[in-house]
Amino acid sequence: DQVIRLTDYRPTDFQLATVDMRVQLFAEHADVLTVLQLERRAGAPATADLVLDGDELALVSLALDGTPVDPSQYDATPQGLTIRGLPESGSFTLAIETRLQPQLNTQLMGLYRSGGVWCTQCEAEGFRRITYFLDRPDVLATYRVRVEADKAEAPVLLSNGNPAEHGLLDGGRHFAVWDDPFPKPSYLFALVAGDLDRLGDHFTTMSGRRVALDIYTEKGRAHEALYAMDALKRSMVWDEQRFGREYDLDVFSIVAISDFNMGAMENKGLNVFNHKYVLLDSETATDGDYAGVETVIAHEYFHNWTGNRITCRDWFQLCLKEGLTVYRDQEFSADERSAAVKRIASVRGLTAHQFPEDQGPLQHPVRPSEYREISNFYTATIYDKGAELVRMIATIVGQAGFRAGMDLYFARHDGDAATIEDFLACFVEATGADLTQFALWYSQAGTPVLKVEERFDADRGELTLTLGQHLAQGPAGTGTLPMHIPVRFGLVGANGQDLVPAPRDGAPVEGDVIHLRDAETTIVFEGLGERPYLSILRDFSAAVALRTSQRERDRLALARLDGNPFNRWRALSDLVGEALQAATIDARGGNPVRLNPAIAEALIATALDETLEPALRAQALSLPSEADIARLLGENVDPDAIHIARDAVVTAIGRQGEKRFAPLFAGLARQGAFSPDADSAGRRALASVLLDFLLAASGTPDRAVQQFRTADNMTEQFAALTMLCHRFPEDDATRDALAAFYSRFETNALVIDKWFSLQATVPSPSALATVRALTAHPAFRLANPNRARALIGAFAAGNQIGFNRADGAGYAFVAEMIQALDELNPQVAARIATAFRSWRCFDSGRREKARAALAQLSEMKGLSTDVKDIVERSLR
Ligand code: DPP
Ligand code: ZN
Repeated sequence: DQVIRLTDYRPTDFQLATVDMRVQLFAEHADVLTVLQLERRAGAPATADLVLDGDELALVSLALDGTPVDPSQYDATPQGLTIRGLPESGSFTLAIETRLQPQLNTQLMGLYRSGGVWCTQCEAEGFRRITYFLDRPDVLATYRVRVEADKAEAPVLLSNGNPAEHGLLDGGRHFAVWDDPFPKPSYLFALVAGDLDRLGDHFTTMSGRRVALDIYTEKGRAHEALYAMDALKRSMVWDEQRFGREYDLDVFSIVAISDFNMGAMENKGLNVFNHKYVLLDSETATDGDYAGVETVIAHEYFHNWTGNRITCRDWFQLCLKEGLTVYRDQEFSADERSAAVKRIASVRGLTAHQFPEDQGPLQHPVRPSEYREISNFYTATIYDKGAELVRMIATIVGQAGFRAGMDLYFARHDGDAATIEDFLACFVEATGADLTQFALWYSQAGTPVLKVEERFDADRGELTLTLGQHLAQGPAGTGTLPMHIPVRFGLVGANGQDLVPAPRDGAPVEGDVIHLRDAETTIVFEGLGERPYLSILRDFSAAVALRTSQRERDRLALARLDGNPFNRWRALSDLVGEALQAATIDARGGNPVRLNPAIAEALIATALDETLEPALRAQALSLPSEADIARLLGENVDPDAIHIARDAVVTAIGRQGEKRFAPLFAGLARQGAFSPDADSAGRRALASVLLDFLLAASGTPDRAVQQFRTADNMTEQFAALTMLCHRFPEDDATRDALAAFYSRFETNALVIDKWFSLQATVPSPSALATVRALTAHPAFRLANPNRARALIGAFAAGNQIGFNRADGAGYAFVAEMIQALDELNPQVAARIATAFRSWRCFDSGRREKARAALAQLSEMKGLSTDVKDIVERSLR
């Protein structure tokens, strides 16, 4: 396999102006005629061949300006089409015919069928599975697409852009023509045909244009798209108000599909979604699902400007659209819901998913410099760390400066395929900031450690801070130079008010931000009448691993007093994290697990604090997960000890708080009808964590059984079922509840995914046997990505003690499933394989078993590039 390098980038020799397609869909095949209007680029060699990408294609015919091309003039293979002797100057047309078999396409890239519906997925390199093409993001063209199909089988025919024509054909067939006036790269192409229901609505843009909004679903389910439609309209308003971005076509459509590799896809004017992120109602979806739909709808919609109108020059620039668009969807959620709670949730996600990636063998910079398989780079680093870099830019240049830079970016690069350098230059020009050093964040992989030490001199009233940064050399082998780290901070007085900081002249401090640029910096704050509590890295202003020398009583004070809700949460979370690490060491030594009652008391006080919104209290009470604790411990990890320790800590907190948690829990019971709004969801989240403590304290499942039986919504019902499965896996009540749940929701695939996933994550050594048995369940389908992820993915990534069994059987099973899945769908198989990324942090016995499973996998014959790439990098 070839390694693709950023430094090898060069533009194509041929320029593409227009693409005219006719796609004829039949039961057993599809015929695709693509007419390209091309011209040799000025300055390109006069003899250069035209080399088009292909992937498993079969060429039917090829014509140049209407005349069949002589076979001696081209080479066609499934992987590409090379044409020689093309005109030296002037534009010409190439007509390429291919024949596809969408019904056999299990990779779900290119044109495929899902539940009878024809649909496409082209990002990153799926268009080359439809026709031979210059399949790269810097080749932009306008598209006109004619789709033909049997009218009864596919009454709905969609492609990008605006509808142009439609009509009847002989033999019960019909056609529709779509015109997309905005030049786009091929990865944004989409086509959908099928018998679908439609939820219709409209939106009037800020300049008064009317846009038709349509969400297509499988038959009988359009009403489940109402919340998605509402989220779409709110996203459209928000992008106008926050970024001045207006929608540009006459229609915006979303199609919900049940077999989909990713969450959703931002094709121009025709988003195709995993139905998980469209369909929901209160009986079948949790509050988390509602938040997920809102976020993904917003994310894909926001791509219309950050990704589509301005796209990426090459795939190395993926974070240009993804990091920026995640930042935008995070800001949207912060505005629509609670900013503090959203920030906590985002940072928890980052530390749980991106940190292990950045600290393990799959480490790569936010802008990689090489790859073997681009599908493997749709990662937490590109997306979530990418978003953090955008947030850091906003912190460095300020909110007004950030908006000015974004305005310049939109004005200057509309219609371009841009780079990170283009993006950064806009902020430099709009604000005068120097981002030279900051740019290292894009090329240096790894999580920098930020070390903060404080010393207070009471006589002089001076607080001295020493900040140091260190970036270790990791497997990516990128640089380790000091970076520009914006550190937001506050000095909290004894009454909880922020003191006004007076840094000594010349200190790199601007307002509430310290600009750390050196490996180490010392800053003195003067004129302090009392020793303040240092609230550092407020709102997680940089993607670093923070190490402080802060004492327990300072953290307890901050957990009570800090005016910054994020840091108030983190003070508590750090205390609990340390307690859990200590508890794990106790458990491993076979000693009783101890918990400082003062820490439990701080948690209980937070739970009872009516001045805090319930969602924030719920976050504070949701302890670090077993995987979080493993990451904090870092090496020689024994997941069984972690499980015992965490459980003991939860029980200790539950017992200490029981008498106060019970009335609080009862008081959170809802009056009136169910509502998915953020406040109501927050109350449910708090009730749910309280219930878990109460169950741990009581040791009986009664409260959960009761809630499972009486809940009128999925959030409460599934929370109860989860606690039953996790706390009382062997209880008859749990078995009955699982069976009742299955039979009630048997026909709803998304709910049945939850049922699979829940059993896969039961923290018990017997989980492996359950999961193995479930692979033979009649409802299990390895070929359906959601189902494969629900069972195999959830077990590998979400069951610490099951996957990391000391006997290695968890690793062996997952490796076996990856191999089976790879034959159907390499992309999804490779994604599941990333669960091995933290294998080196375990004890030596587990390490050897994991290494053996990976090594065996890497030697399998016929392994896809996707899985091979992940496995080989994991072993490095
Ligand atoms: N559809 C994926 C996303 O929006 C990839 N572009 O992130
Ligand atoms: Zn995206």
